[in-house]
Amino acid sequence: MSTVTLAPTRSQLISSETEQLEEKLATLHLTGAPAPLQLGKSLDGFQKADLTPLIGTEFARGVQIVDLLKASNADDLIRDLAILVSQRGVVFFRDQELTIAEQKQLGTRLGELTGKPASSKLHIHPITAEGSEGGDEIRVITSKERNIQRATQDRAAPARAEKTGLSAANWHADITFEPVPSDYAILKIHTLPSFNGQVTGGDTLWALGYEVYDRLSPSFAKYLETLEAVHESRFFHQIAASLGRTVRDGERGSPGNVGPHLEAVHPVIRTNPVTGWKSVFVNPNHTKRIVGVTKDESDTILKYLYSLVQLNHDLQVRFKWEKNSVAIWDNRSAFHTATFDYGAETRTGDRVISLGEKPYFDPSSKSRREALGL
Ligand SMILES: O=C(O)CCC(=O)C(=O)O
Ligand SMILES: [Fe+2]
Repeated sequence: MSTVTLAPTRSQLISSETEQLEEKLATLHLTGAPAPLQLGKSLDGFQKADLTPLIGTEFARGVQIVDLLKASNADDLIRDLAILVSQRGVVFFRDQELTIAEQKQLGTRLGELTGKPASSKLHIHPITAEGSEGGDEIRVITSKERNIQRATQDRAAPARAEKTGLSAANWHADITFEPVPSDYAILKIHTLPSFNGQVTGGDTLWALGYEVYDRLSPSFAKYLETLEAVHESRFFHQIAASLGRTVRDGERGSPGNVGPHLEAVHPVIRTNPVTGWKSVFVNPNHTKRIVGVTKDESDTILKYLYSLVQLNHDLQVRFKWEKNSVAIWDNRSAFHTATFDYGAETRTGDRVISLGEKPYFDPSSKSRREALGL
């Protein structure tokens, strides 16, 4: 006799803390003011180039973000910058003089000018030390911490560590374990590794989530639009412990992001409120399970969606950092992965992550290709 495998219920897949939090979130207004925005002309006078047809735009050397922030038409410039980032997935600047305070200001303004909920501020990462240098909202991205993190993750999840040594397993969108995850992230790298006396190594890659959606057949896409997935990153408890800290369980930048359970349920297909376009929204680092199907079905669907991100290099861009390069990406519709090809050398930068809306799927929204008539 064959065994009947049933799909667990939603309640069986998530913690009681997550269920309670969801009830509270339903009473808050966390979707912002969704209305697709048109890219204006304020940035037309600045020299820039698209790095690939689909994803990534780089501003010419000499353009300073701080000048945009201080310009008399700053609202127009920063709003158009946000729209550009949301359309292109990621935007780059070279030789930036941006201070930490200005980086935070930019993080705040990108979302404010594009309709994010008023209660969404800058993210405080669960493993950022209290009273850390640069403030709670700065996450120092450093190869030193990463080495500890990797060892801890391997100990915490030996099964996963055994499963793959492939670099492509590290593709992700940031902090999707939060009920109110990120709209924009800004990373400035100031210390880079070198090899044979030259600065090289530690490139970062991004992939366009809208295009991942556009690679699905219409019927499979329609099916995925009905699904939710559980995202969970309790491995941060072990990492915090190995760094001599505990997880930050107060408000992490939004009344929706509280508690130690580090778990959220999000739609598998998400509408980006700024472009109005649909994107695939699951990732190997944080997504544990699709709701309403068996584990085997969930594993199979997730693996396929990840392969579309990882194996389609025509929807990716690879960026070579220099000292004080800045990348700004939209975490709702782009994935990214760092490259660890530099051994024991130090690579360090500062990252600001701002929080956007609670993810939603709008059935009347369009795919990117559909919206652009492609
Ligand atoms: O170090 C990098 O290039 C990216 C690290 C990362 O995933 C992030 O900053 O969100
Ligand atoms: Fe990241």
